[in-house]
Amino acid sequence: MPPVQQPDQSAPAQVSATGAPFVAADGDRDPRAQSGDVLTSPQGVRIPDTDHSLKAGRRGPILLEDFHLREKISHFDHERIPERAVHARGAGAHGVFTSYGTAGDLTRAGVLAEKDLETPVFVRFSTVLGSRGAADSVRDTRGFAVKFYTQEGNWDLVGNNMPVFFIQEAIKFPDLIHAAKPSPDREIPSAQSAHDSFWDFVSLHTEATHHTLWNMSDRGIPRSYRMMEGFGVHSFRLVNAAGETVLVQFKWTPKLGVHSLTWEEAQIAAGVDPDFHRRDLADAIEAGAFPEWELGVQVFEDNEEQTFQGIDLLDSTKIVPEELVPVQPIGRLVLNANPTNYFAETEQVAFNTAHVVPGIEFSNDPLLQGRNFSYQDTQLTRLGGPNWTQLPINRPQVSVNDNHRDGFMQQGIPTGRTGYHPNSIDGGSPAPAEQGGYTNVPRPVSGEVVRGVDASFDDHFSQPAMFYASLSDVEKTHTIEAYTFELGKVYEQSIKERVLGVLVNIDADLAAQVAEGLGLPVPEGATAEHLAPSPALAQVTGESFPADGRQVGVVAGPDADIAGIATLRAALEAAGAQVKVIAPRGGLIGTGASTEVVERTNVTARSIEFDAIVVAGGAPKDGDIKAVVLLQEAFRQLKPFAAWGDGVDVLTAAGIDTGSPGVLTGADASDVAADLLTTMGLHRVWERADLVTASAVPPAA
Ligand code: HDD
Repeated sequence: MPPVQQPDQSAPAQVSATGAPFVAADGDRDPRAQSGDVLTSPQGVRIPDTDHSLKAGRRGPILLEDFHLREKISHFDHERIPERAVHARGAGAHGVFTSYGTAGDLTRAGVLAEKDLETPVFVRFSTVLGSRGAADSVRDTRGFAVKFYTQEGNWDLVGNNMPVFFIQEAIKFPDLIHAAKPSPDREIPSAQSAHDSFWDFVSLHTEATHHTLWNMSDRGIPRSYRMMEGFGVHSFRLVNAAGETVLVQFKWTPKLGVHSLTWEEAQIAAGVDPDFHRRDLADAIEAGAFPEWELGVQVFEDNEEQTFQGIDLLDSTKIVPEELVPVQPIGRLVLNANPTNYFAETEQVAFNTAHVVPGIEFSNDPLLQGRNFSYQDTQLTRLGGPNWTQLPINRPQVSVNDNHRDGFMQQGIPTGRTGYHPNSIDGGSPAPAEQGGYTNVPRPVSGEVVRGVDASFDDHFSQPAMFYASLSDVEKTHTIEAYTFELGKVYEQSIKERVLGVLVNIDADLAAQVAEGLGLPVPEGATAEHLAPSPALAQVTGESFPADGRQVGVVAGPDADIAGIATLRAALEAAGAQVKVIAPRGGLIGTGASTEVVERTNVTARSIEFDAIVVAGGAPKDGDIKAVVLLQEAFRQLKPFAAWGDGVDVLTAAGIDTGSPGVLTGADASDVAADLLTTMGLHRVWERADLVTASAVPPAA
């Protein structure tokens, strides 16, 4: 007889005294799930064979008593949970927020006030409209949701990459989303706003004009989650230790600058690499190019009017230009770890705008007030009951004793005999906090019961007009092309005409060019009066940014200058960029100790993956059409190019004028490496834009 196997005698999992997630000796976040090296049933019974079911004879029927078969299949049958109604597709990362301490006089919230205090965070980026399996690169708003596990409980800052929202009141959210999501009859289009009902809604509901314009600008197609700004959108109230209050608006500024895809890249990526953004985020973190943002606040007096120079601070369709109220830096966010398990962390993380800590309160923004109801409510269905706050990713990293009891999937085992307050049986525990508790600063509330908002909410056009006027010329061209594309997909003529009637308020030239592209009459009207342009709103400014995590594709062949590639790699990687060799076939190129691994072939490489293209000396001149397509696409997408030696001839053979701006050539790799980094810092070679932008819109007559 074989010996009886002994059970695993390793120490049982410990509950952290602070309530922090369980951490096993081997680093598992929660040793109660998937621990140990031996396959077991959910009951911990060791399973020696998971490939065959229990049968009455080798050719006989399956027996009902096969509990392993039933448990395995039944659990699989229940693996899916409802996806988020909006923001279903996302990618997350762990990180650390470090406070500069500069907000110490604004708020008593330690997470923002205490200098050098480090707070763990989990961030989830997302698209809004697409379902879980949709493409990353579609034109859409991006979610930027941050859960701070502070020493005073969890704080969720649930923002977007745009500072304004489509609607002023939460009560309209179902209408907005029903209009923007795919049509109810055919469920087309997936993950896009280029359809009748979206444009029907936003043209009938003109407060959506500002946010829609941000979506049509390059902000709607970010290059990377790492290269997006983030905004809390609403005004929040901060309260300091003396009980004094201010209103603030939060902004995340990326270290790598704000950059976008071209529309062509976005479309190619949706087919070639639907996971474009989540891959970029995970790869960058894995490579040690940790994404980084600075958190800042615009600070406003918390006066009775709650306006700044006529801009209503309770209207989420409005911004206050940074030139009028500068963003004051208060802390730094670094994302330094990928999730271990997508479902347990990125899918099960649940944000709620109502999760705030002492020192952070709400304004009366009717959009925020309504959100404070919606998020808790939605998690009840999505995560199956009220105990979703106990899931490891949602659990605060401080003690929790909330007197809540029972409910689906209760994870805790409450001790004691009471679940009520006050009690004498358990010695009065838990007792109300005597210090450091969440108290609201007293503030007067008065008014008549009405359904309505102030007249200032009626101004729907002055701010979009300011935004458009602030864009660089190349961004304006892209915006015109975006409207022309989206409206070109709309069937109803009357909707297109109505949108043109809206556009003329943003900018008469924008309306005229889009009308021209659609073959419709130019609408009458004039650009709305607006504040002076805000340079901070433009993306293409000539400012240069670090190359962290930027991808450089090196086209090479079997006879390539391997030493040159090594020189280039060393220079680029020292600056944080990543180099991938592209060759006709996979494997290694070079000989002996001097070789390079081919990471992409002409079959697997596509222009969208790379921020810059280099052709190495000794490159193949076989004119492989796929390599030619790669080079031509990348050139059209305004990417920096470099080539050395006879690599220059490969560019010429592909029809690329090596005298064009942003095409660097030299005798060897060291001639081009430094200049390539400088050119990459500008994101694209904008001087080339006029040469290669295939405008969807013929110039207005
Ligand atoms: Fe929302 C998810 C951002 C208005 C109702 N929202 C959600 C997420 C983000 C935002 C980033 C995804 C969070 C995650 O990654 O899990 N939402 C915003 C912003 C808004 C906004 C910046 C306006 C300033 N949202 C808004 C309104 C309502 C909602 C007005 C409802 C009245 N949002 C939801 C929701 C979601 C959500 C249905 C879906 C899944 C979830 O909450 O957890 O409750």
